[in-house]
Amino acid sequence: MSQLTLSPDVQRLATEQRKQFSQAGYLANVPLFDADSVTHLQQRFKELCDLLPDGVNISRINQWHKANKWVYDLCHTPAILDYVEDLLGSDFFHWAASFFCKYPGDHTEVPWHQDAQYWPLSPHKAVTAWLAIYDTDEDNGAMQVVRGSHRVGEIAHVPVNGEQYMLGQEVVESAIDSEQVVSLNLKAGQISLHDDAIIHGSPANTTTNCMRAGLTMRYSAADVRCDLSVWPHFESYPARGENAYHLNPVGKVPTEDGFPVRANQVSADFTRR
Ligand SMILES: O=C(O)CCC(=O)C(=O)O
Repeated sequence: MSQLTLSPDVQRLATEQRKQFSQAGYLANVPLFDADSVTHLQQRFKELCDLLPDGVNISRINQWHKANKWVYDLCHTPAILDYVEDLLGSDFFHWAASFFCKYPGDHTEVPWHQDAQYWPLSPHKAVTAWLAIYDTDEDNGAMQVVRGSHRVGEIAHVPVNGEQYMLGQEVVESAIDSEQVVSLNLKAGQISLHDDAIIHGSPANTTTNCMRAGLTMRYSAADVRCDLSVWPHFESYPARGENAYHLNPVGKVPTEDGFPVRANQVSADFTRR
């Protein structure tokens, strides 16, 4: 992590920010890395893309934190864990890392959804940190949220079909209050934080030359248990506190610059024989 340095603006979340998270379901433009780190972040991202065999789409695989030491360390950056601790409390674990990428003009989009509706985790107490590797805005397909929608409860989802969709379901259209839609325009090196029940998604990258890529890192409170009959690949990684991992299988920490080749791999897949 030596070439990533924290932004001088990093500090624990203020009461006001915690209140905003609880009321709105998200925080945007949260400082993480300084401007000088952005080149390194983008360089490492390109190197990770280059590791992948032909035909493997970086946005359709996950579990990078089980395969790759650099990604694992990034997900465990103390400043990120501090932010998450300010929202989830002192005992929590880390369990996911995946990239959401949109190349200029590739037409992919993320349909409106609630994470909690997709995940066999209970209770619903998860926070996602979304790290911008490139600047994001309305033109290159920044993530959007429906402010306050995490307080509505579980909303019906319907299947969507089509190569352009990065997920297979979306919330019914009537659930989207367009007045509350906010585009999370981030500077590279910043993160956003969102609640697992907020409705969010993202439109296509309509630019001709602006890459859009973010790393999602997900954390859950210590009392969250995964239904392994639905997600047998689920593994937790202790992040903060004494009790942050006893309810779920614990993953092996990667030691190498590995990479996933399909979705939902387990950490043993990446252990050197
Ligand atoms: O990057 C995106 O547009 C969507 C990411 C997402 O759905 C998530 O982080 O939960």
